[in-house]
Order: sequence, then C-alpha cells, then structure tokens
Amino acid sequence: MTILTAADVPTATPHRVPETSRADVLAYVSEIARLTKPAAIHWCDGSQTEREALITELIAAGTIEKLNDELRPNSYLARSDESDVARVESRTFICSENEKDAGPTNNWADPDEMRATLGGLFTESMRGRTMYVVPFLMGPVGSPVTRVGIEITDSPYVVVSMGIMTRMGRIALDVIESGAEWVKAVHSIGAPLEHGEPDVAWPSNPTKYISHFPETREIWSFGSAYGGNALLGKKSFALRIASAMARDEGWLAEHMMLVKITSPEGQVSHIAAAFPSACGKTNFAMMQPTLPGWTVETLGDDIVWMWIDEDGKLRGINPEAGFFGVAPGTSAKTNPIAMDTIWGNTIFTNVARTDDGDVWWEGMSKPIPEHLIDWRGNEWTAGSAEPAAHPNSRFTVAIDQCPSAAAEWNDPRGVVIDAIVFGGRRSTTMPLVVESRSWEHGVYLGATMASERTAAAEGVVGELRRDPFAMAPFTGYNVGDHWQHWLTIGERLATSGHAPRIFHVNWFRRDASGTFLWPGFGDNVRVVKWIMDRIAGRVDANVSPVGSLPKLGDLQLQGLDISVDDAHQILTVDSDDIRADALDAQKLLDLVGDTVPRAVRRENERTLTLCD
Ligand code: O2Y
Ligand code: MN
Repeated sequence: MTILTAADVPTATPHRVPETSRADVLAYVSEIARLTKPAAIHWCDGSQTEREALITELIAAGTIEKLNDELRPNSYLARSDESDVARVESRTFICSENEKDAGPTNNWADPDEMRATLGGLFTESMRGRTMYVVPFLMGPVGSPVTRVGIEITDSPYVVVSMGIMTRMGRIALDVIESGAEWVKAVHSIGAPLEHGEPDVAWPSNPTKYISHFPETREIWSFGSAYGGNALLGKKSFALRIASAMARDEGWLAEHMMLVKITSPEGQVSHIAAAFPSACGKTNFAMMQPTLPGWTVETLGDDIVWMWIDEDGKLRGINPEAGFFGVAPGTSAKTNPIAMDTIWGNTIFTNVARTDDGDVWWEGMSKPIPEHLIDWRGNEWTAGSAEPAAHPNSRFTVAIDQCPSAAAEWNDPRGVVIDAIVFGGRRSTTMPLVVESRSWEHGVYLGATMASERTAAAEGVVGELRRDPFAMAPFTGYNVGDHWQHWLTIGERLATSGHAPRIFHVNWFRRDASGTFLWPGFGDNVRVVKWIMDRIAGRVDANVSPVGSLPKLGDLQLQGLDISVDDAHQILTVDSDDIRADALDAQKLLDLVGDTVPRAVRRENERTLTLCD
C-alpha cells in the first residue's frame, strides 16, 4: 500500500487522516501530492461541520461574503476574477489515443504531449494551499449506472460547490470501499502561494486546460475555479467521460433535463429533453402548467443517464444532486419554482448585491434597484451602462430544496422514459412540435438539431448553429459514433418493443413581424399533452417531410390568445424550408464525414425526397 510520507507533503501535516484502505486511492492522492506539493491534505467527509469550516475559511479569504440571513438564510455571494467567468470550450480537450476518436467537434490533443504539458503546470501548483480529496457519487447509491469519482482540488469554493452538486464525502468513500471503480479528477487553480504571500479573493491562472483522457477515464483541470471548468462531476465527468463509459458499457449519458408529468386522469409520463443553451431547458424542468389538473415534477435540469432495464425499458436518473443555474432572466414570472428553490442555502456567483444584503440580477422582475454592488464589486446605479450581474452568473443549490422535485429524484431505480424530446430556438422552419417517423428518424432529428444564437452567446445573433443532441461541447468521443450509439440503443429497445417515442419542439417560431407565435412557459404543457396523447394512441397526426404534426383540433388551445391562422402556421411546415434545412444539415454530415451512420444519411435523403 502506498502511504503519504513527510516528503510528499513537506510543509504541514494533513488535517484529517485518510479514511480508506484502498491502495489505488492512496496511491493517487500520494502521486498528486508529490506532484503538486500542497501545504496540507484534507480528506472530505461531506459533513455539516466540514462545510461550516470551509465557509468560514472562504469568508476570511474574501472569496465569498455572507448575505443577509433574514432575506437569504445561510446563503453566500462569490465574485470570481473577471477572466474566470464561464466554461472555456477553446481550452477544453479530448485526449484520446487516436485523433479520430475525438471527432471534428472536439479539440483533440495528443495524450502524451498533454500529460507532459500538464505535468509541468501541476508541478508544485498547490504550494502553500490545502489539497482537498473530494470523493463524490454521480447518481443515488445503488443505481446500476451510478458512478464514483475522486476530485482532488486546491479550491475550497469547489469543495463546497461539489458538496451541493453531488453526493459528496463519506457516502462516496463507502461505495469506493465496497470495491467500486472510480474516476480520477484533479483540479488546480494554478496559483501557488509563497510563505507569507497575501492571497487574492479568487485565485486562478490565465493559462487554462480542461483535459479529458477518455481511455483512462481521467480529468485534469488547470487554471480556472469557475463552474464547468472546475466542478468536475458535472460536464467533465457526467458528460464527457461518462459518455465514453456509456458507449463502452451500453448506456447513455446525455445533456438533458428530466421531468415527471401527471395528467388530470392520473397518467404519468417521464420526458427527457435536450436543448441547446438559451432554449428554456431549466424553465421546462420546473414548468408550472397552465392547464388545470396537470402537474410537472422536476427530476433534473441538465444531465440524464439512461440504461435499458431487465424488461427492455429505457430508465433514467439525474446523476447530479444540485442545480448550477443561470441567474439573469430567472424571475417570479419566468421561473417561480427556481425562485422558490433559492430561498436560502444557496451560493450565488457573480450576481449583484443589494444594499440590504440580498442578491439581484437583470430580469429579476422587481423594480430595478437604485443602487447595487455589481458582480465586479463596484458601485452600480440604475443608469450604469454595464450589467449589474454577469450574464453567466449562477446559483448553486440542492435539488431537495426544489418545491417541484419529484420524490423519485433520489430513487436508484430511476424512472421509465416515455418520450425523448429535442428542441431548438428556430424563428422559422421547425414546427411547434413534431413526432419522428421512427427511432432512426429521431436520431436524425437529434443529430441535426439547431438553434439560433442569442445575444447571450458568442457569435452573430440569429445565426443558426447545429448542436447535435445539445452535446457539441460535451461528447467525449467522435460525434458520429455518438449517433451510432443511439442507433444501437434503439435496436436493443426495438427488440422489447419499449422504445420511447422521439419528438422535436420549437417554442420560438415568429411571424413575419418578428412576434413570437407561441406563449411558451407553462403553456408548453399543451404540447406535452399532445405528446402523451400520441404515446397513448389517442390522437392521429398529419404526415409531413419532417415527421408527424398535430391536427389543429388535437392541440388544446382553449384559453390561449392565438388566432387560427397563427396556430395553423406553427403546426405546419413549408417543404421548401425543410428542404433548405436538410441541405444545410448536410454541411454538418460532411464535416462529421465517414463516421456518420448510414441510417442518418438515409434519413437526410428521405427528408429531401419527401419535400419533392
Ligand atoms: O459556464 C459554466 O461553467 C456553466 S455551464 C452550464 C452550467 C449548468 C448547466 N449547463 C451548463 C452548460 O453550459 O450547458
Ligand atoms: Mn448544460
């Protein structure tokens, strides 16, 4: 067994002794300590006492400040460095042995070269800091797809955030002790401290690497303490590494939200849905339906892991335990459930602070405060040109605080998935809802799904961006192989006759004057109702080149201020538009090249034929 020696940790004693007998865990911690030379090592147990100690430390360091306990109990505000405010796709790498296995949508780096680069960067990178050993579970204890990770990090902010976003500490170490395999994830902010050197509130490094080694299931992240770059259970593990695991082991790790819907008659359905950013995915996950008697309960807002059970049914869990939600635009009007969720016990990052010690952000739909402290920590007045909250400012909060959380969110058996929904923001072309002709056609709809850029994203506003399965930055392997994996899962589901049905939705169709044709939000339950009616065989559909469309009378429109003409417009497609879109999608298929499955090419050709 490898144990830590004084030479591994030269300047201080560990806070807490290792609580594992697993030699591979001890060897990993020892190897990283030897490389990064921290001042101390802390094995996290996930306890309340530990959390409180870390919070005290973060306040003392100026990384977070306590909010007004009466207005926002037990909640904190963090302000990041101005250069460390979002995931950095340009610094995110898939280091597969063969370049082709990363595919054309990922940044590939040679694994040996990347290891050499990271070896240099991580050398003594934790000097003067505590190295935290953070065991975590993705998924509830006992689920067939639950997986374990160990994140080693020198950021206490990451530790407390991982404590919200995952099942962290002793609970995970116990699963490791029982013999489970685990994923290695090491994270350093890359800001070693000399003895006596003053620290900054948000230490980070302008050089950033978020590197993934899918074959050895390893993650190495350097330079950033923000969100997806640093909370390695989320995008790095639960999507990039897990998607490669899922391909090898026959399950699915997807960028989807998951909801439980109950009709007034008591019919229960579960929908997993993938949307590119800025398409209302979180709002869908926390929908308050406008149709009487309907309920939507939340299982997850970002990631779903799915597997085929012994009855041949697709089941899903949310591997996470928290939400890392975008604050701006979240309001009592757009998402009252999210607002109720973050009543307290929440870490806010890069939002503005009100004079009475609460939080504020653009779109929070109360009168704009006269005066604030903005996300940079500067004075802000209502006339300021800059936004008070950063556009990517976030709240981090536990799912169990969500008033609409379904009881099953923590059930290791997961839920049976009845429908898969893809969506995008399209002002033209795509109808409000369409059902795929078949599983293969559904995979084609997922592969070619697209969204128009909003001002919140880099690039030209309105430009159409293909984002296959909303996984463009998150598939840990070749995108064409991902499509093939979906086809293979579909073949397995077909043998049992339990394949979920696949749909595509578009809440964002506009008329000629640019006005939205569909109210969205809670009225999207009307679309969900049609989806459930289709699954139950209660309604027929109109055939179109893009799939099966609702008949006008089958979409429940009572109580909506929508003209028959407008309703007709969102429920029909123009063959010329669909043809142009299918031709445009060929650019993506050509980019993906010879890993595009034949069935996906065929569905593209069939779409074109149906347009003639
Ligand atoms: O910028 C970040 O680090 C956060 S990105 C994120 C956070 C929560 C859910 N989804 C995303 C995403 O980029 O898809
Ligand atoms: Mn996401």
